[in-house]
Amino acid sequence: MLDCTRFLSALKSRGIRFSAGVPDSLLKNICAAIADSGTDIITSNEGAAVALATGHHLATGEIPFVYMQNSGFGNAINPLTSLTDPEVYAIPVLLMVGWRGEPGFKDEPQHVKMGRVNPALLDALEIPFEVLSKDPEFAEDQLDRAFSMMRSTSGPFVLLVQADTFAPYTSTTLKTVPAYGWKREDAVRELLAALPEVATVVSTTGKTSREVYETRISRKEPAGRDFLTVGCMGHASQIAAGIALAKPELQVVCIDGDGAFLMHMGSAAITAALKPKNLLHVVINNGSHDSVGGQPTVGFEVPLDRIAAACGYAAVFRADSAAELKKILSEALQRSGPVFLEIRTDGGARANLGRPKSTPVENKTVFMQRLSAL
Ligand SMILES: Cc1ncc(C[n+]2csc(CCOP(=O)(O)OP(=O)(O)O)c2C)c(N)n1
Repeated sequence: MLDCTRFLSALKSRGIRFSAGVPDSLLKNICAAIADSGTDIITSNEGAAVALATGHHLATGEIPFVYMQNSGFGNAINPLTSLTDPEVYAIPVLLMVGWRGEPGFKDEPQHVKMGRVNPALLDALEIPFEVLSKDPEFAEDQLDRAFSMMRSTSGPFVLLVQADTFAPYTSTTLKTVPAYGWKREDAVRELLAALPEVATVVSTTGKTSREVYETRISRKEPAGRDFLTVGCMGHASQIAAGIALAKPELQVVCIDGDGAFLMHMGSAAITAALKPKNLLHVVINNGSHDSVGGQPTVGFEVPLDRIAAACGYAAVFRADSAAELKKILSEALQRSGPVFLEIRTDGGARANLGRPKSTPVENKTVFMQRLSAL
């Protein structure tokens, strides 16, 4: 395994002064070390990280460093093909991509396709890459090759990172101070308990969907009420808006996260413009990418409720406690939408939180069967 501090020193000694990206659970240890290094910028999405890195290169001539999960590599393909590519602006960028779904290792369904095609996709994009070695000496040789390649091609180079490449690292700076006295799962439970039986839920990527799934089981309620958006982070609100527009009599509730909302915040403007009267868009804001290690978002620094109001949501609410949520929810559900509800909570989740036992296609099938009967 690679020591995180040593790896970052190896990057620094080769001239890396800038790092940006979107955190990943597979890269959790190195992400924590990057955060401690004081040079970290957590961007809204992975394409934005490539663009921010490009700006840094344009201003300094330095090679920047960008990290992401391979799910987010999809978000980065556009700037990688039309901005940094040697045939366009020729920007050298060192990318570290967490290889979820690597063939031969069990992973969640949403990671299997990207995991399988990842090397072939990099080949198709003509982006040179190496699978980062877990041997420190060999990894240093790879860095030398990566830097000489980036200097000769003036283009990006990818280090594909397998699970357990980086040794455990405990951050000294990634500490969230509990401020609200309840967690996302408490809010999920309150929400599901208060929703009418007919309401249809679309939940966001990460632990939120896992908590929705487990809450339904503990409440002995059928799974068909929820669409669990296990992948495609940031798009749950548009899935929900699509359902709400097609089924105007149905109450549709999106349970989003702050990281996911920020990832594609432009969708809020479109939701507001589409005016689905039957949509309640909830953002559980814990100020972090809690599901992948608790790295901070700007969720507590920007007024998400006021952003939604400025976009044109018909009504906007905010609840910072279970008592406030209880008070607000019946009104939020009665108002003509789109309605926005920000719920602020602390970070953190149960250590024994399970994962859906049904496949995404099984989830979709029961979900569609229920919708067609309503
Ligand atoms: C495009 C993309 N980038 C990154 C990830 C990895 N990822 C999964 S969940 C998550 C954090 C989500 O944060 P937030 O929406 O705030 O929800 P929280 O986990 O804090 O409840 C991340 C970064 C992903 N699945 N897809």
